[in-house]
Amino acid sequence: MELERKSIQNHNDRLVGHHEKKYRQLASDVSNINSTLKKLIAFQIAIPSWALGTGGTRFGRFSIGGEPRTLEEKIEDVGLLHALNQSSGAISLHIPWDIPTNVKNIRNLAASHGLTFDAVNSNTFQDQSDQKLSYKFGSLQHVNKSVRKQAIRHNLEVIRHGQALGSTALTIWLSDGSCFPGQLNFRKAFQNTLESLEEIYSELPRNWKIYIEYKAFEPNFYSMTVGDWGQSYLYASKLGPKAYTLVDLGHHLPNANIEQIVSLLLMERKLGGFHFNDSKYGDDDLTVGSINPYQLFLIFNELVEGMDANKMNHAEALGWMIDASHNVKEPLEDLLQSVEAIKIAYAQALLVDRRALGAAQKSNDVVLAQEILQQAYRTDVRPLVAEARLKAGGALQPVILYRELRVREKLIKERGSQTTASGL
Ligand code: PSV
Ligand code: MN
Repeated sequence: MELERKSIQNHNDRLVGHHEKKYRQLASDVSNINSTLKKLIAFQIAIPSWALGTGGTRFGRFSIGGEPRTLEEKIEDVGLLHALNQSSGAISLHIPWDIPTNVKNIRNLAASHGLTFDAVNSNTFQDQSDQKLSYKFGSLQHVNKSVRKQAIRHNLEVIRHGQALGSTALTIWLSDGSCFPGQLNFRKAFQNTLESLEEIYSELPRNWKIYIEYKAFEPNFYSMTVGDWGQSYLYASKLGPKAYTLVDLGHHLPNANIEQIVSLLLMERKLGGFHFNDSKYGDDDLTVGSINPYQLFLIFNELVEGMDANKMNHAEALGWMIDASHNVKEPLEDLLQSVEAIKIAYAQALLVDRRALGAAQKSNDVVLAQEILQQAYRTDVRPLVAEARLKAGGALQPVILYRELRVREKLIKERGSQTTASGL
């Protein structure tokens, strides 16, 4: 299903008077309003193909109906989001769930929705039905070389699919690790993994990057072979300049100082990409900004500071993606909320008075430093984010319009109430 431009226009016409009043008031307080708006418009967040259906836990899954059944339908769903918010201009595919049958048609379909292909993701955390050897005891780390070879071949195949679609990055998340002490020789597991990654790295196309994603626990509960940013950084450094660490917000142990991790990785020019979500306990995969929006702001504060220090283009230098799951919310509404939360945190970080903060830090004025950060954090930047969306051709209130247009009802009518999207 496609949204008619007219419906966005009508919606905006209805709300624009009220919006302008609020925006004008905020804009008068922002010194670099035009460049801030430009940055906000340029900032796009990729949507993972596996987050468009209802998520589940190992206890159950409650389907919402109208879920995308094919890659084409997944692209259409991301197209819907992008039409509404003009900020979700890319889709990230997971192979083998999303192998295109007709590459040309898929490329054309994505382009017709204004979408590009973000990083492609390999999957060696599950066994596929046509697979010879099992990943039960790991993939790139496996004690058996034939299993490692199979996992390497899979990653090379993922690169080929990505190349055909115009992707320029491969994300590797490994579930490899161990569940019990003694199960694994840590050093050998690391070395096997490194060797396997080296083979993949050597086949990486010239303009490609490889992102090494880490995760503290699950599905292995004693050790993970890429368990934290230190291990990921070690692999990325040993591999070479095209290898980077990918930070998934949910993949840390409780209370980890993620903003500090981000700052140091940027300093070393080894931060490659981001998976946004929120959590209270572990890898909860909740809506971005729903639990701890201040942490999200602090992370963006370091991102902006670090990217500016490196003269990096905020929108293009790193891979930005949501990686969440929707067990109780309508998936597309949840994604709209996540994108909005990301843009709000980014806008707030852009408002931080960096010169004043630098001076406060230099004079150890702890109180003033906190005031400066919280001045930005406590600014209601929603009219600013809405103005950027309006200028880009999106809807002033994406979730409201999505509901008014009864999109889910229409999707259920079109696709049926019993559909299940491939993925987790
Ligand atoms: C693992 O928890 C993860 O965050 C990785 O990014 C995977 O690729 C993704 O979820 C989907 O399985
Ligand atoms: Mn992730």
